[in-house]
Amino acid sequence: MRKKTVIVLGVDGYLGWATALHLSAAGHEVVGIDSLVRRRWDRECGTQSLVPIKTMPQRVNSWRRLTSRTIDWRQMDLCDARAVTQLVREVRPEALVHFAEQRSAPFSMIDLGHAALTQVNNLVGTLNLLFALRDHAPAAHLVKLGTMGEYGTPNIDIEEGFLTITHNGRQDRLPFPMQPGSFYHLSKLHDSHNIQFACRIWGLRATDLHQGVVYGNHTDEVGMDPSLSTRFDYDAIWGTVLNRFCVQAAVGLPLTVYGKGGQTRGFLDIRDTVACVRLAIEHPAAEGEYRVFNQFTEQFTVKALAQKVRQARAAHGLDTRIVHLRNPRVEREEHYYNAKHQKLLDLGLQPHFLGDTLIESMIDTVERHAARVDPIELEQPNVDWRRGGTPGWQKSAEPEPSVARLV
Ligand code: NAD
Ligand code: USQ
Repeated sequence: MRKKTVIVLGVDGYLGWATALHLSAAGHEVVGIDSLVRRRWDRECGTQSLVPIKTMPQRVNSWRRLTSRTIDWRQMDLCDARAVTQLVREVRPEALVHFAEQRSAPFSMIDLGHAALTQVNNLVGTLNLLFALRDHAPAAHLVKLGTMGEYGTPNIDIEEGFLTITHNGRQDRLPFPMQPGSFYHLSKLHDSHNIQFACRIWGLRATDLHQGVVYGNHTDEVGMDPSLSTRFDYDAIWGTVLNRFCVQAAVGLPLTVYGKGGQTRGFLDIRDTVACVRLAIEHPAAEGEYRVFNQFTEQFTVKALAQKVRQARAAHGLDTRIVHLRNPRVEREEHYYNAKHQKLLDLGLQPHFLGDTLIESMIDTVERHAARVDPIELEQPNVDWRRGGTPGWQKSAEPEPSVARLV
């Protein structure tokens, strides 16, 4: 496989850092971009990664020391159009992986300021990138992290991006109908529309990875040394569900299933995230093509995930309680769900399925950092879809952003 120059946007994040290492290890030239805004949002929310993470300069130095490979790290806000244009003009990437967005559904539902922040940050950043590609690197392949949540939970099978419809005797292949469940998930759908439009009118090439919920924090590269760790979120704003359940189990708190727990989602191991992105880069979209890959390996109900964690603990003689909390979200709690996910398998993805060993290794990781667990984060969630952020969501003294300050 020919080695490429790849810009990883959002390189300081959970998935961006692990992916940058994986691409660098595979021999690609990686330029890593991040504004470090997520570290600021953590301070605002009073949250932190369970696993300590180094600063970006420390991380890239450590990677160079351990492997003699370089990641060209640059601090930059994707919402700064001039900086994005300069970056693309200078680097002339063959591929870009775009992770650099506000990615928490609860954060986007706190209030108007956070909904606006999410949509401005995500849409403007992506628009800046699309215009820079049009003008300076029209042949580059944009690999964009979208989300399975763009589809919602329809009562029909979910296809990979498009659906062939016959209506009044005529047929067309149209974008799959979408029903996102938060202002964050809506921002991903708006991005999808903008990217698809740019491919159609300017001939850009893009892969929209509609990714499910990711779990775990170990990849071959991240595991090489603690200085290469990637973040591990478990709190009620940033923590994804299986990561939260593993932390709850490790510290002896009940697993918090929201509502009935029949909510079904696609899930994948972080090792599969990095592999999927590499596969997409190494098999690019054609000129003018906008394609969608559903990026997950298994689907589970939230209740079934909690049971899996309980069983893994029971094998060691440990009892874990499961509680059903009033659901802070507005979402279907019992529904049909059958989403296709064939295209990445066709490109050669070898999935890591969720088993007891992985759950145990996640719990081992938590136990090593148990002193950093804040139990308040594992109890009642503090953002409600109907009422927004409830008192106490914000533990730090940093002021809430106003729309005026953001736009
Ligand atoms: P993360 O918050 O850990 O990382 C996102 C990174 O992007 C952060 O380091 C942040 O500082 C940076 N960023 C945000 N806005 C920026 C901007 N305007 N300019 C420059 N940098 C900016 O999130 P993650 O979990 O790594 O998710 C990465 C992407 O994958 C997101 O787009 C998310 O929507 C998508 N995704 C994540 C999951 C998951 O389970 N984590 C699942 C599906 C899709
Ligand atoms: N849930 C619980 N208990 C908890 C936490 C969550 O029952 O303690 C439930 C939620 O109600 C929801 C499901 O678990 O039904 C998934 O929630 P989540 O917080 O794990 O994931 P979500 O908010 O959907 O967002 C995450 C990432 C986001 C990504 C998305 C993929 O934060 O960036 O886009 O997963 S997907 O869900 O496929 O859209």
